[in-house]
Amino acid sequence: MLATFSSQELIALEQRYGAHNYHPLPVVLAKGKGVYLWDVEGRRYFDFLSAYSAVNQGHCHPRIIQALIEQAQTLTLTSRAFYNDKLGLYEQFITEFFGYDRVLPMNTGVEGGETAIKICRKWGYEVKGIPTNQAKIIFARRNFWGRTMAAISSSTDPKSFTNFGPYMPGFEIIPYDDIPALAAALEDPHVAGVMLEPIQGEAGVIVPQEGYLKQVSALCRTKNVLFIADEVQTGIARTGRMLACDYENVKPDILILGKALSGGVYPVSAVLTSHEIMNCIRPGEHGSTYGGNPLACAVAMAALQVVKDENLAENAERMGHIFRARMNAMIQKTDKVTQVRGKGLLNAIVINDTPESDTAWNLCLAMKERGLLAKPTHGNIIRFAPPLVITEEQLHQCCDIIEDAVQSLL
Ligand code: IF1
Repeated sequence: MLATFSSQELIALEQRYGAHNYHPLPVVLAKGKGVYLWDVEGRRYFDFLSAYSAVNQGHCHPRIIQALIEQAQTLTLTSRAFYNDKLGLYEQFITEFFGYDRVLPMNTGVEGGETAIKICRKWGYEVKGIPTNQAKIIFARRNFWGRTMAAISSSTDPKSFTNFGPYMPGFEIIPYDDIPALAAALEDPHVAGVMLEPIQGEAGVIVPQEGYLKQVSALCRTKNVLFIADEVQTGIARTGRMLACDYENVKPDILILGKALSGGVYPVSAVLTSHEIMNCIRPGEHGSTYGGNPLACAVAMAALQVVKDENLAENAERMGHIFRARMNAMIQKTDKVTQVRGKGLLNAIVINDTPESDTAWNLCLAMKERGLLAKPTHGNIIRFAPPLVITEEQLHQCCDIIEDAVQSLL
């Protein structure tokens, strides 16, 4: 019989032996299936975070797990020093799935961002003709695309960048959802690219005005600048379309995917673009040990096929409307929650308290006690992002839990 440890014992082990780079909700999870998670003591929860939108297909989706098991028993990693029998098939699959010419496979979302920036800079010098080492890339305030030195060099969150300097040069930051600010920034002929989240996730599910993405894309085209869309969190059906950019029929020059690209089963990210842009990268100029490994390819093909076969984008859109209607009805009955916002099943509520208050945290504890797991993004904002396989009945159960917790706490 395997030794079993209590939640407290397992938390204590992390306290003693792990880096304290997180402040998790006090729950220790041991099992996941669909929309549900179970803790060490066997209590069941609705997962309303989905590992930050990496588990869109639901925990341990049988088709994705089956693909993992079969490939894991056959061939897991060859490195790119040699070919393997899955990468070409995956490259064709994913480029046709999203309508691009070529893909550069990586592992984590932030590696996808780093890769997109390198490709963009290379294109800037070798195609656009920007003087060497003068390329600029534009980011939006409150962006979040990871924890690497480049990612934090573009961050406006002191918690992300303080005491990690010196920072990567050539990054310029403008307000999000502000076309005049972007137009002004693009007057600089050295700008190679603009990298944006179609909806800002970590910033608190900031949905830009209708038409913003279309105007960004049009401005970039007139100024010969690449529009890089970071769909690591908003992609793969999360917002009610396969890509959030689809709402405005905008096709980014460079598309970054991650998280749910593997359904939460294995780190897989991807950068997709055109022949002309991708061919700026030549042999030996970029890569990674695990990038494009056969296990990642098999898992990602299964994960994407599940999204299509189970109509997860349509379900996300339909459930999202129901969720926001329920939350708006709740907001009518309390002055403690001021707003619900989002698209599809990427939503957030704003608590009527200061960002420094622990109200949102306490509300998450109250929801945990009632069987629903969620976590604040910034201070007084709580993100709600369940797996896209959630049914209407389960969604109403979760809204009941949220309402009861709001009533009990606030
Ligand atoms: C953590 C946040 C979310 C992302 C977007 C790239 C990446 C992320 C839009 C990098 C990653 C993760 C990171 C994770 C928590 C989570 C997160 F709270 F940190 F900000 F989702 F909002 N682009 N987001 O959201 O992908 O390298 O992590 O695979 O750092 O704890 P990654």
